[in-house]
Amino acid sequence: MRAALKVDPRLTTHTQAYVALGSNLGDSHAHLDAAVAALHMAAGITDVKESPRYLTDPMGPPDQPDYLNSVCSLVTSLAPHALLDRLQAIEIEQGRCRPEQPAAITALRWQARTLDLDILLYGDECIQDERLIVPHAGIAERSFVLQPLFDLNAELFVPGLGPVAELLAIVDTLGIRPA
Ligand code: A4P
Ligand code: MG
Repeated sequence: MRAALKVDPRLTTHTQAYVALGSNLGDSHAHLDAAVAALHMAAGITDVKESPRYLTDPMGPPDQPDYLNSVCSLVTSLAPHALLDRLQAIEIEQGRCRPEQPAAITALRWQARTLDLDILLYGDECIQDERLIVPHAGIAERSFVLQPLFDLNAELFVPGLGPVAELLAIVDTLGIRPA
């Protein structure tokens, strides 16, 4: 019989990360429920806590339903790109189609979707490569992520940008209301 592989927990890095959840197609509460459940079940992810949910005006094409948005805090031993892989797998498990080209250069950008999971923050790391930008590129302009981030941790600091409370104070929050 093979001996079970034991990983010394002291050798594993655990990072606090924040993930944005968004849905504006189908039963959005059910999509977010399923995403949160999948995060709880995922290997290498613990301490998942979801913020309150908000109904939000769509950013992008206006002829689409309002979004349901929230943010989850979590602790992860996954490296940033492995966390992105896990989030994209959860999106696909829930039936989201992903175009072959990056969204930014297709006509599908910011269209309605059953589930979108984005990494907002990964510890205090700043990452910029062809697959991943962290902190998320739109974080400072999006009340629908700043408000739930503030709900989870009012002391949070966004690397390179400043305290979440200060970012929230100067952004337009008219388009978001409790779900
Ligand atoms: N990518 C780069 N950085 C990240 C990151 N930090 N987290 C890359 C996740 N992905 C990241 O994403 C396209 C590519 O971005 C990925 O392949 C990944 O390598 P996608 O999820 O396939 O496409 P998308 O989400 O349609 O594109 P985009 O431009 O990332 O859109 P956003 O920024 O996610 O915005 N309005 C409201 N009210 N609420 C919303 O939640 N969301 C969007 C989508 C538009 N309007 C919205 C909302
Ligand atoms: Mg996305």
